[in-house]
Amino acid sequence: MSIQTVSTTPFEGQNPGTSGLRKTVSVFRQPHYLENFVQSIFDSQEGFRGQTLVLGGDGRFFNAVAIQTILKMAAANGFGKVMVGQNGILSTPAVSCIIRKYKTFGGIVLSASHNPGGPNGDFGIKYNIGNGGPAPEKVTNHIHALSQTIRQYRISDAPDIDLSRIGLYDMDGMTVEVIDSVADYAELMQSLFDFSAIRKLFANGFVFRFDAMHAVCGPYAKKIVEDMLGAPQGTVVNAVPKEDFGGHHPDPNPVNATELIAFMNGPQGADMGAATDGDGDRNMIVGRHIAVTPSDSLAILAANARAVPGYAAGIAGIARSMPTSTAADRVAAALGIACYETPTGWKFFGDLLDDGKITLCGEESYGTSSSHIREKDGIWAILFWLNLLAATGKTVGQIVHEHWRKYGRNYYSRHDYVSIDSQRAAALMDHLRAKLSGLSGQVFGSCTVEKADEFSYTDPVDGSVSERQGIRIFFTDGSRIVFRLSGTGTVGATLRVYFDRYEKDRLDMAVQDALGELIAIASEVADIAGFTGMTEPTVVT
Ligand code: G16
Repeated sequence: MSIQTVSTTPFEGQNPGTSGLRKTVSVFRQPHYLENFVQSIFDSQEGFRGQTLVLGGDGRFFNAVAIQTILKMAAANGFGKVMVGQNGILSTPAVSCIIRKYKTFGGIVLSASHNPGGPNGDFGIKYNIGNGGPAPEKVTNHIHALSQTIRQYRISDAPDIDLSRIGLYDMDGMTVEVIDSVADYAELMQSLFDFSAIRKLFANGFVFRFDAMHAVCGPYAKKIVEDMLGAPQGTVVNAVPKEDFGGHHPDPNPVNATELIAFMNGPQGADMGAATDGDGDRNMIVGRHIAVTPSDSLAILAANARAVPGYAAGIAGIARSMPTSTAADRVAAALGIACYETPTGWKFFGDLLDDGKITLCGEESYGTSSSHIREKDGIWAILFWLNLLAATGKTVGQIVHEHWRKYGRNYYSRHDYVSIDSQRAAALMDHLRAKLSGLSGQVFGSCTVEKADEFSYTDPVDGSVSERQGIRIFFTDGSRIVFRLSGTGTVGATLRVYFDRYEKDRLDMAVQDALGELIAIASEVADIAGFTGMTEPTVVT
């Protein structure tokens, strides 16, 4: 066995977006493409010789090939050890948990998250730093810059390692430890939640349905929900991870998790339903005839945190991404704690968590988590809800409605215009930018614009500035419209338009009706049809 130095040339567009590098599988399969990016990750770091790296992915197509390549490159670059999940499987939250527990140098997550998988689907790679969280922008910018000038990479010619058996292996002097994918993560969950109360809930006949969407959480949920918490076998459905997620879009929202929503609204139903995404960091919570919005979920968890053992001492603060509804802000105000507003992207929460400024954080894109790791965490959020139901004896619907009665309701929706021409999308944003200063004071029907701006964020911990993070129109009644381009798509551009309207007393309107006026204003101001050629959004959540 020997170390090879391979000549290569840079690729265009190896730019890590909101959450690492995401491209179609066909792009990743080009010779040297993956290797260039992995070498750029390693070259962006110092001091990793002899150190440990965590490695795993969501099991999607190309995961198995990529893992072997990365192991050989880690060996050739001088890592001392790689901890890799059995069969190459680790959920994103599990990677974060393992990095922190074993104080490793960092980790690599292979996933395109909620994007579809398979030979014609997407693949992705993300580097997480020693705090367990996604590399911050200064690191991802550095990785990108290196990928633009790379001329060679290092790789071992050692044979593949059999990742189906837990144990220790040698690869060119580097140790490969194949670990149980679930054990460390399950132990962490047990330390945060009242497992005996949840066990009692199930023993008393509470019916739960967990849809793992044929993605990474299947084995995690089987172990934790069925084996450890005693829910009946079959509670976890679509539990076997598949390379193409069974042909589905593993994004837990009411549009993609149609099977779960239909079940919950059907004659049989369950007391609670939940789903997780491709890599296990997103979650959706559903009650009987009610899907909890992610923004409400964050606010409700924050308001009730003391009911859960891991947060019994209270929470230090909350953070939400800018487009996430302001429901959490009202809870923070009531609790007398700070609520931070960050750009979209989990990496922006890292500093705030490390600095102890916040305990809980969340995003409209079905992500919620806390200081226990540095990623969003689907199963964590689901166990939090189960713990709340066990502690209060209430239903999901009761908890949500009581919350609205106390704090008011944020009617919220996101409209996505998917796979539009990138130049047209950029032109739409420029068009809006040019209009911003003239919008203040303008009246549209019953809505008056208070101000309009483009969100820019200064990290309160390290002072770094992130500009152009979404265009916002604020109205005098507290409503908002936000426009931004997705950072996670792989084909063309996706325009996201977010609507947020606050109501103190009118709590039972239909969401799209409540937002109707704002939706019409957005179309008019941004000339969405003119720029995109689309008169309706592709996806409404
Ligand atoms: C990633 C980030 C999230 C972010 C989301 C936004 O999610 O980790 O923090 O909210 O992207 O996606 P977009 O830029 O498309 O709106 P994930 O679950 O895809 O890793």
